[in-house]
Amino acid sequence: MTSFFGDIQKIAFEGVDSTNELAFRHYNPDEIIMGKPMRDHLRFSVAYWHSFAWEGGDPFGGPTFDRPWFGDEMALAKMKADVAFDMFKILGQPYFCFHDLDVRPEGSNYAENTCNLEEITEYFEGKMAETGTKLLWGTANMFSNRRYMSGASTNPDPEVFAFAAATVKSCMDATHRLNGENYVLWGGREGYETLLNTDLTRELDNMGRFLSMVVDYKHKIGFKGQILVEPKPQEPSKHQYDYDVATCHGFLQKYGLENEVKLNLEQGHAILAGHSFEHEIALAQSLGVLGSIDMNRNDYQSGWDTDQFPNNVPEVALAYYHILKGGGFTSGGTNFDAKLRRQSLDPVDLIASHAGAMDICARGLKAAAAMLEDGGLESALNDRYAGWSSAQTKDVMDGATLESLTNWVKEQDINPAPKSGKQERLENYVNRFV
Ligand code: XUL
Ligand code: CO
Repeated sequence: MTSFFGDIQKIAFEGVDSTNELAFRHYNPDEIIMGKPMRDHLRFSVAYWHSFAWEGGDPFGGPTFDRPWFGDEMALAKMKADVAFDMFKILGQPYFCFHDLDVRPEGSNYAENTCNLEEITEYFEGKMAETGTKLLWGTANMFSNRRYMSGASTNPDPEVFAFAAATVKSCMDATHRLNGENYVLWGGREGYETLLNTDLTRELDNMGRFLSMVVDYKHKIGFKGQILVEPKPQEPSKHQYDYDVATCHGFLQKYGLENEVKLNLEQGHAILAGHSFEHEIALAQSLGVLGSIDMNRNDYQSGWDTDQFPNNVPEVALAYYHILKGGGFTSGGTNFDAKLRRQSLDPVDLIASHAGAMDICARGLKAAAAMLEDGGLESALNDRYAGWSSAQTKDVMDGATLESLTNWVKEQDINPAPKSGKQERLENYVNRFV
């Protein structure tokens, strides 16, 4: 262990009555929920970038954090890794994830970047073997460097497209070597600032071409992980092509990738798109593209992507309700793509924020499982659509036309009676569990 976290011990489950700030009250990794341990349902992951690479700046002020590993040298990158894996040991979450830029020093060209990434990948291999922490996903940062200011795969300059392709290749190689369970593409600047200078059709076609190359390369190297795209409607671009679940699904279908690529859904991005998180999860489930989640909320007033740790049990419970209802995660998990507020300077803030988030998610998961086991929402849903299950309806609807239904309405003098949607009663029901 390094000295960064002082004498903070591994966080333990102490039960709901514990008043210990650094203890789990709900996250009991071995507790069996709907037939499997909580740990395997939630599959928690820590995002390297927010906790170890982000310096606390905002548009009005520079860094607020003062970490001993800040700087662009290999020795500092390794110190950062040492502290990161210390935190993973303290939290005991099974996974982490990273962008290339979070973990390696920035080189002066592609060859140096790749060489640096390979050195850190080897270092991670040792750390992962020592701690048992696994890689949920790897990804490439193709939005911070100024070469990407007009996009990566959607850049008007084919040289940037090629540089981005080479960068993704190196990040997929690193992810594969570390047995990553997914590979994520968030379209950081895949969008536009103004349509006045944007060839929309060309950019979308290039994005489709790029993603097809990613899928081809995955098969070529035998990477068994799932390729995931992460929707977000805007920020940093004014408009981003991966706007939301519905847009991404349409895009995947257009380029014939709907059976190869799934989605990584982030609560904050759902909010920016004007949706609830459960809307995005339920829609992805229904379209067969739910992959993984980034469980970090936005401030509802600011309208920015504030990447805050989750702290709202009812919201989290409904998210897990839809995840469990669809059978739970396979390769995906619960990644905290969340950062401290820039005034939360202390090392203990990093631990408390993650531990609290894990506890909130465990509470939400337990509530979701209890609702599913009780079956109240399911039976209300079955009642509401019961008409579609009757033998008579099936006969009438089989091969129905406007004329056949008109005849049926006339012959049977069909005169439907409106029925209550019971929304308040269902909301009251949910409140019994959360
Ligand atoms: C940005 C965001 C990213 C992706 C990975 O809003 O969510 O951190 O999760 O690139
Ligand atoms: Co994210």
